[in-house]
Amino acid sequence: MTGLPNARLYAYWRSSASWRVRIALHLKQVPFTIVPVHLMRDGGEQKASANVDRNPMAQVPTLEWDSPQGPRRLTQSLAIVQLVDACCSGPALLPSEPCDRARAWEIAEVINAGTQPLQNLSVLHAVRDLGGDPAAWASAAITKGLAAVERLVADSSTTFCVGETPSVADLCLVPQLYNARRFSVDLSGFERLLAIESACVSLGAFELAHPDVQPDAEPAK
Ligand SMILES: N[C@@H](CCC(=O)N[C@@H](CS)C(=O)NCC(=O)O)C(=O)O
Repeated sequence: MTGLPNARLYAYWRSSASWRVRIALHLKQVPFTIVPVHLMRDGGEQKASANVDRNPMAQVPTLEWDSPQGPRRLTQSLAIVQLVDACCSGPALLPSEPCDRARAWEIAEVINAGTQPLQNLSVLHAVRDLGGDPAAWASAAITKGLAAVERLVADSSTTFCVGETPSVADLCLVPQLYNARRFSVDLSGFERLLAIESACVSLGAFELAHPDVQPDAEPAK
């Protein structure tokens, strides 16, 4: 398979998982259309049957594209990133050297599996419903995850998390740092991560993928 014809990304502007996919598509210069799914409106459009038919976890993102056999779709941001990397030309999103490649996945998974799910909207609602403090919960989870990533990159001096070009690790890191700021996480101890973030956001693909420039972006409250 080559390319992703007529790609449609079902996404929410401030969803970090959607953001990872947007960065990947922009780095590879894949044309795509955003189809907004509002995570708060009407109790959450992600829970409506139209979205659950696309995404059985009732989440975003979902990528859809056309193929000779008809429309195809894929959920889970890191699976989508892997597909984009494999079937679209442009810069590799995964290092070619096996240890570097595994390291990029390691960092991505600390965020994808060990951090973001704990501060996802539905989990924060559950914490609130159980009488907890969602903001404190999210802040603690993000602090733990970012501290782990900071340790994983502390001994290297590469421009990006792994090497001199952005990888899946950076695609996860930048949105997670944005979420950290939303939850007032103290980032003063994360110098390496902030330097890597600066390198990322100087790239056009990261600028184009930023939540504030998405078609469904909402003005700051
Ligand atoms: N592992 C999933 C995570 C997807 C996810 O957590 N999406 C969030 C937005 S970042 C969502 O749809 N949340 C809606 C909800 O929790 O109801 C992926 O990487 O695609």
